[in-house]
Amino acid sequence: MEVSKNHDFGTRAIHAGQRPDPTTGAIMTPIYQTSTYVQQSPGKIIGEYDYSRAANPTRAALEANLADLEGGRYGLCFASGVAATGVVLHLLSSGDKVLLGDDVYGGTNRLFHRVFAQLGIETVLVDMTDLDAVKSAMDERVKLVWLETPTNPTLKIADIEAISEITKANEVILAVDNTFATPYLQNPLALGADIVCHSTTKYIGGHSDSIGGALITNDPGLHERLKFIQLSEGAVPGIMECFLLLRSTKTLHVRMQRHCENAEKIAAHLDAHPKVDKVIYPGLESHPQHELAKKQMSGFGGMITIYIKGGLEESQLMLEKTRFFACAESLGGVESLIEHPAIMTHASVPADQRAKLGISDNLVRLSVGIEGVEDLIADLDQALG
Ligand code: P1T
Repeated sequence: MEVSKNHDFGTRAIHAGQRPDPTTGAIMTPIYQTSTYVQQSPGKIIGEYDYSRAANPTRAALEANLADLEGGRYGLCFASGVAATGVVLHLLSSGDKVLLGDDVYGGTNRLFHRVFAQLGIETVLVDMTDLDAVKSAMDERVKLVWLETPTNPTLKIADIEAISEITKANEVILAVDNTFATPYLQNPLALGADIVCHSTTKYIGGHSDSIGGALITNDPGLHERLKFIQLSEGAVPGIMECFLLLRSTKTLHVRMQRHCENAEKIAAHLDAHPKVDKVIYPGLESHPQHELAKKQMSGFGGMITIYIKGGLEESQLMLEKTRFFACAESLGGVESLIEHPAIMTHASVPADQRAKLGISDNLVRLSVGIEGVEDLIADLDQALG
């Protein structure tokens, strides 16, 4: 069944990029577990494919599906979220500058500062909630702005549309890491971004069973450049991973609805909890960019960050005591996770920057799953003691 952009998100999630297998009628896109494709004669390929690093039918179906969900024309899938990020950075040359959101996943921060810095690409950290700061950081060397919204882990919300006006005026590429929001809640391309990045490891995969990444764009020239780097560098996903992700996107809308519902209830509960100092959740009126979140997103997501009363000892104790909230890195799976960014996901961020951002010893990040919300609340209550 062909879908168009007028169809509902759920319909597109299930059908976009997919059709019954022409040889068997199989409703699920087959796992084309092949590295190569037989040619009729040298250079005369039978279908569209010659080698699976370049392209593979299972991956192509996933790329088309993700592109559709983001409202983009082109999708590319990668072996991980950071592999996707690295391909965007390879658009730049030595001497170029990147404006990077000051609060991003620790591994993203490390890639910019410790790997691409060695290639002569300078990274300047900017608080993307401050439009004047973005404007004044622009100069002729800036070639890329990279931001997350909501950010990891302090859940700041950046105004994608307003930032895209600045990047367009300066002829700078705007890339938005949409991992936390997912295409179900937010579509950065429609707001003016040039590239959307995902760690598909998170909500898109949704079951904590695969690592992957994706880039989506509407710009044919940009797509060709990204695809060329992908082909040349080779950080492509395995075919089984692509199949798993195609299976996952079919339920993305349903999962996200429950993630949001559960997180809203838990955020409200923790906000009134005597052992919790502060709750950061874009759905709370106390969130500094709550109005922007309402405008830019269709829901507030499944991530909650809290400051508990006390310090390292108290937060460690909480993370040892939760039962349904498993202490683990990552996020976005059906099962709830809890982690300590300063020790775990953001340990590679320099301590002074962590301090500036408020990634302190009493900061705890929750990835709210889709279990029964009352069981999750009871679990947090017993762990907070
Ligand atoms: O792990 P990988 O698939 O390579 O994705 C990297 C990545 C990119 N962008 C965001 C916003 C992310 O959160 C991540 C990975 N984050 C975690 C592992 C984490 O626990 O925060």
